[in-house]
Amino acid sequence: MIRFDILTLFPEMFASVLGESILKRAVQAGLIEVRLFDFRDWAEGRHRQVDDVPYGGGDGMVLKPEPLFAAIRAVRAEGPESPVTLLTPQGRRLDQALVQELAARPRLILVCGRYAGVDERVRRHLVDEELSIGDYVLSGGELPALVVIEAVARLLPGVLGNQDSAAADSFPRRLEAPQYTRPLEFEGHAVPEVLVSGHHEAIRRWRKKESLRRTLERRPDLLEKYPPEGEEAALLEELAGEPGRG
Ligand code: 4GX
Repeated sequence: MIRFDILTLFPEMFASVLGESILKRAVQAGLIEVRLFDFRDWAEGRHRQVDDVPYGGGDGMVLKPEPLFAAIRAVRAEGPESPVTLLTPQGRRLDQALVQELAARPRLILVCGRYAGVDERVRRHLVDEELSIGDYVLSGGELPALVVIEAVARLLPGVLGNQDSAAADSFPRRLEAPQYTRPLEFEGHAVPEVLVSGHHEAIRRWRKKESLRRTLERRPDLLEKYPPEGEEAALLEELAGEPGRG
C-alpha cells in the first residue's frame, strides 16, 4: 500500500482519472490511497489569496510561501516520514528507474504548482526533490502528479492482476513487435502470414526481428545502450542486408 498525498489548487482534476479502470480498482482494493489537499484551505485573509505578483516585476503570478508551508507541514505531520516532491520542468526527469524508486516508498507527497511557479523559499526550504515528466510545458503539476500515480501504482503487487510483474517493472530494451487481431483482412490489408501459420518458432523469430527493426528505426539509442548478441546480432545482420531501408 502506498499513500499519495497531493497538494493542489485543483483537486477535482483527479477524480476522473482515479475513478476509472486500473486505478479505480487499485483504490477500491486498498492497494493505493490518494488523499487530495487544496492548499487554498491554508490561505489566510478574506480572499484566501495563494498567489501574488513577482518581486522585481515580470509575467505571471507566483505561489506565495505561507499557504504552501502551512499545508505541507500539516500534511507531512500526518503520516510516515516522506520526502516532499515538487512537479516542475526543472526537476529530475521521470523514467522507469525513478518510478521503481518511488514505488518502494510508503508514501509520496506531491506538490502541484501553477502559474509561473512557486516562491523560491518553498523549493529551498520545504521541497526535498523536484521531478519532471518531460521537456514540455504544462499549466500545472496536476497532470504530472497523475502520471506519477499511474506509473507507480501499476508496479505494486496486485494492481495489474495476472501480469508478469518483471515485465511490468522494467522499461523494455526493445520496442514492441507489431500486433494484430481479427479480422484476418481489413480493407484489403492482410495480417502477416507467419502469424497464422501455427509455426511457433517462426513466429517467435519474426517477432524478434520486427522488434529489432522497429528499435533500429525509432530508438537506435537503445541498441547502443544494450548491444545485440547471438540471435539478435544475426537478425540485425539480416535487416542490414534487406533492400529499401534508408
Ligand atoms: N513536468 N509544469 C508545474 C508550474 C510550476 C513551475 C515551477 C512549480 C515550479 C511539468 C513538467 C510542467 C508547468 C508543472 C509549470 N510549478 N511539471 N508548473 N513538464 O511543465 O512536471
